[in-house]
Amino acid sequence: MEYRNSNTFIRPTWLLALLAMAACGTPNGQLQNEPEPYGPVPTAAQLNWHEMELYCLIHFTPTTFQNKEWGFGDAPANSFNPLHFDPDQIAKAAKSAGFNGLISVAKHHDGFCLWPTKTTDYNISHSPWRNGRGDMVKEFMEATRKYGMQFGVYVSAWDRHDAEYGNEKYAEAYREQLRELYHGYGDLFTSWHDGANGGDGYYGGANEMRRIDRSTYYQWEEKTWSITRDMQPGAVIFSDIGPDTRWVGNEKGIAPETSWATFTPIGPGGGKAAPGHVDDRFLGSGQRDGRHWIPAECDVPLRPGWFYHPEQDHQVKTPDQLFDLYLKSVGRGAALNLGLAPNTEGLLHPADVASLAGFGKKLTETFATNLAADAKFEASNVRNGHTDHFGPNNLLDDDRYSYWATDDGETSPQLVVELGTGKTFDLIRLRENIKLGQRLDSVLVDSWEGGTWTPLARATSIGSSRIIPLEKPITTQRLRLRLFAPVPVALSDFGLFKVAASSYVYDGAERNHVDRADWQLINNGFEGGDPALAIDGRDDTFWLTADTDLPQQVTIDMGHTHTLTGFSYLPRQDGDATGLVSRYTFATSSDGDAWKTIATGEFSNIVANPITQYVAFDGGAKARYFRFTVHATANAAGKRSPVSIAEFNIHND
Ligand code: FUL
Repeated sequence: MEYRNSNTFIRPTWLLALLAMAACGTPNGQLQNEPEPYGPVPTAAQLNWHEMELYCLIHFTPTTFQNKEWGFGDAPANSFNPLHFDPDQIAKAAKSAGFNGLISVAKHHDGFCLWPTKTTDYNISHSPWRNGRGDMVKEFMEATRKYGMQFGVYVSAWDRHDAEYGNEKYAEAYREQLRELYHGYGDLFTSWHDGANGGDGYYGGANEMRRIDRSTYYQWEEKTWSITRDMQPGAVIFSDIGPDTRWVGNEKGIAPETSWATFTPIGPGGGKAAPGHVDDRFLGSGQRDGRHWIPAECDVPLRPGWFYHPEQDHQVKTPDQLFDLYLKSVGRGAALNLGLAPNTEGLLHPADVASLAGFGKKLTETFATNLAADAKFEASNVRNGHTDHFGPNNLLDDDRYSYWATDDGETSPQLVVELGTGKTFDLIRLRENIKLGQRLDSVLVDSWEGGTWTPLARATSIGSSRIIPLEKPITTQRLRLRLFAPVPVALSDFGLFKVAASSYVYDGAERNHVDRADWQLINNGFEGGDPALAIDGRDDTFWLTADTDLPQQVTIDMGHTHTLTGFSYLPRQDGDATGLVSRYTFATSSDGDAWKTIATGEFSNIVANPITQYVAFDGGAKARYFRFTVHATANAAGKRSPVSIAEFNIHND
């Protein structure tokens, strides 16, 4: 299947539109003479997605009940039993924050299907929830629509439960799961495909490592995405590489300042790209000369993890943090996909609800008043001199596709904005009419200060929405925009806003940890590096050991006996994945001789989302010594690897 949003694909539509325009003409008989589209342009499904800007992704599976980030696939179906599940509470909270869509994680890597699929018994009908007669995807869908939002699905291609994972039989079952979801849940706005694929898992009891060829196993283009195109033509397909929306390359919710909607996916070695198999250098920035319209989506959880963990109740992002992410995602032409995590009862925690409402309030108040609403514009050029159709007054209406355009050849016009009385603002918002492509290379904004033009702000990659935050509010009566493009410009919106204050306080408690001043390293199985960097209280430093055979272990005497409730490991925060611990064992001892293993497991999703990994001990443990053993690291292919530790803590609350 071709990327359907390439320029060649869309052009016939535009030809028709141009012909229609030519036939109509304008009231005075002159042709309206729309500018030619520039480069790839969005499809109707992508335009809908751009207009949505904000939506949420809900992770809720047996993994929630295991307090993990990646379920291994071994949780019994009957462990999934949320007694107070209320999709209405979740949808209402999302709506209160201004979100326009919800995506249900209908199946995560643990393989459990939230709908009564015919493809596997590992599904909701084998859980006690609604006496096995429930369909959670349907309930999410109904609540989403009740609040006027659009609905989408995430179906993990990696399935750590299915015995057939890796065979053709599973790949076909996966496609059948998509067909079931595309059939029974109305029109979807997106179908979301994750890049994590292959690794160890339960696999029907085999408990082994299974690797697949990410570029061929699913036959994405040939067999899988064609189903989406046939059954859900209005849905954008999201994955690392598109074909409609691309992963921004991090799970922080942030696009780079320059983030083009155009992109050419290629594989890591230059070959064909696939989800989880992509040269990731341009995921964030896109490419000015990219061959396809594949804008970025910024995904980030509201809490540190995608699934609910009670120990993260005090780490819910605040309205101010969410607003900052909004500016760094939607304000950079991307969409913001915020992860919501219901708890084991099936509800959002009150801290999540309060923060969402606070964010919604701040967003509404900030953008309620366009301080340029009464501005008078003076443009250096208006296409055809036709001010009604192409004049700058189009910048102030609510239509994202009415626009100010310049004549052919007028590719660096200026626009003076007379604000009348002085206006105070700290956000400048610009939008292009993206139906004609992403045309502008850059924009410079100057303010009129003491009789001269003074540089105020600059931006590249304008596209569907570019919000330029100023370091501090400025008051001025007059602005000037200088625009630069390879073709005539087609600017659709101009806005000035003042960020609203927020009054949100959530006083969650931090977890206590044992004082590390008395710790003594009594056996260091690792070589090299400086162990002190793992307990220096600084997130930006880390202990990096030499490349040695795994497993390796470190033994610590804490100096006193403590009652331990858990430990936490903060991975290095510099973006490099070398040495990130993925499999561990934790053992304790009261005398340093007799040892008892009290926790063993994996740190999942640690490369994409390197947050603090907290492990709770069942029932607590009394001990003076502990031993941390690293069995595997995330990016090491073989048995040798360095290990990196930014912070290590033992908790006692
Ligand atoms: C990731 C997954 O591996 C995470 O578990 C989560 O689902 C996130 C949205 O995508 O890559």
